[in-house]
Amino acid sequence: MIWNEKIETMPLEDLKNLQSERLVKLVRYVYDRCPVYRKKFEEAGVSPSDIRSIDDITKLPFTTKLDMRDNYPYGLFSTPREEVVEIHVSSGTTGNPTLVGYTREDIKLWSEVMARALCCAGAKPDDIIQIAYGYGLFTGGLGFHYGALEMGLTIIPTSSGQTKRQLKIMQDFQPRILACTPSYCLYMAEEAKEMGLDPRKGSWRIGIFGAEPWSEAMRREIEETWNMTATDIYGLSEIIGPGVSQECTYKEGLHLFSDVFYPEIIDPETGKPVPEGQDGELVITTLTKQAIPLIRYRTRDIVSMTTAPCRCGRTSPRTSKIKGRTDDMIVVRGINVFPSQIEHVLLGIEGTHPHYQLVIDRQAHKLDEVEIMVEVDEKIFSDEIKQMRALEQKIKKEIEAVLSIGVKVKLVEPKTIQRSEGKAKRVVDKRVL
Ligand code: DLL
Repeated sequence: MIWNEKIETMPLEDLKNLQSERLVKLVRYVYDRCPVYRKKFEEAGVSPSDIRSIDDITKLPFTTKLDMRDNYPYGLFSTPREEVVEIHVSSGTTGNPTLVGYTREDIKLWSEVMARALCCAGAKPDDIIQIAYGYGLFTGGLGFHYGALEMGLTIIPTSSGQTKRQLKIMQDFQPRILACTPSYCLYMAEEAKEMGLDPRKGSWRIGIFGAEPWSEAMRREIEETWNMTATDIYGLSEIIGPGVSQECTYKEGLHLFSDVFYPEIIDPETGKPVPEGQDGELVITTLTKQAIPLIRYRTRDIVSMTTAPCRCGRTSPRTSKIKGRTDDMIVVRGINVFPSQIEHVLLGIEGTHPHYQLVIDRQAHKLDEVEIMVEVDEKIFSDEIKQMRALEQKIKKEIEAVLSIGVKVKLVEPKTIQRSEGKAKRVVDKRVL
């Protein structure tokens, strides 16, 4: 069942020794090869000889997205560009995109962690997988591809989009595993129903969903709709792509492959570690990467972490699902709002769907206004106005109770909110701040 049994079930003490050994080597490696790191270390007053074990990691400075953007495109490379065999670009919003590069060894590492992830989700070597994450500069498609190749699965590389064709392929080839964003998976279910197909009768049994936040309630909706087990995968381009952590079939947290990606959870304000089990920002050090190793990279993703043993036998620490981002947290009238809080409320209300969008606006000299557009069942739309108003009020009340701010709710017909074949857009911020 376990793909790299030795590493994945290693006693924590041995794991720590391995991490220490790797960190000492890494620090020397980047200091000698990457002028940007050498300068950062010098500014922080730390030299490679100060780092003797993994416990010394807090002496090292953080790396941020800004470091990557400022040194775009090749400044953070620790290997000559000629040794880089593949390049990807992270989905950024403003300014320079973030470029990431892989040596041949890095691709091997990516293949291994992705194979571990697939195995962790319950894949078996004789399975067929449909990879409906985008192939291209985004890391989703190719990351899954490498892992599935490594594990020996039969790959259907559909990439994202062309939904009707995806569904036809599913019917014809009967894949057991689906990999795509959770929002795209639900979109496919809508299309399937429109084509007269019953999603519950499909061949998919395991879903491996990630690249965007999704709640427990959305998991239940997907599992119910498609009659499958939906597991969560996490990763980010800067660290490797997908394959940083993955839920096992017990679905009690995501196993983080910490022999190669060393995690810390910090208070985003102070940069200090938070006690185990508390929410904080995930910071990762890539212990063995060659092209662009990252030291204490601030992911901006908020999670909690536990080192308690898991029933599956893996000893690597587990994180919670991603609870939000320090930067996509929206501050409205001084209150922190995460889109996931809204999703959670909606999925608990009969007749609504997890297709929603928050529109935030500010008229001159007025308070910020939040309007939440929510898709509801066709049936509700043809109901009397009175019933629609009642539902609107119910949603408004429940959301206001969770967020502690007043919001407007607008019910819209199914399929009004634009669908995404990749990451869903949950927030439209029209404020000029
Ligand atoms: O989204 C890599 C990936 C591809 C992960 C396919 C999983 C599956 P980026 O485009 O660089 O890389 O975006 C990384 O997406 O910092 C999180 O904020 C978010 N994210 C990724 N996975 C999850 C998840 C890929 N399972 C950013 N839950 C990360 C919540 C996620 N958010």
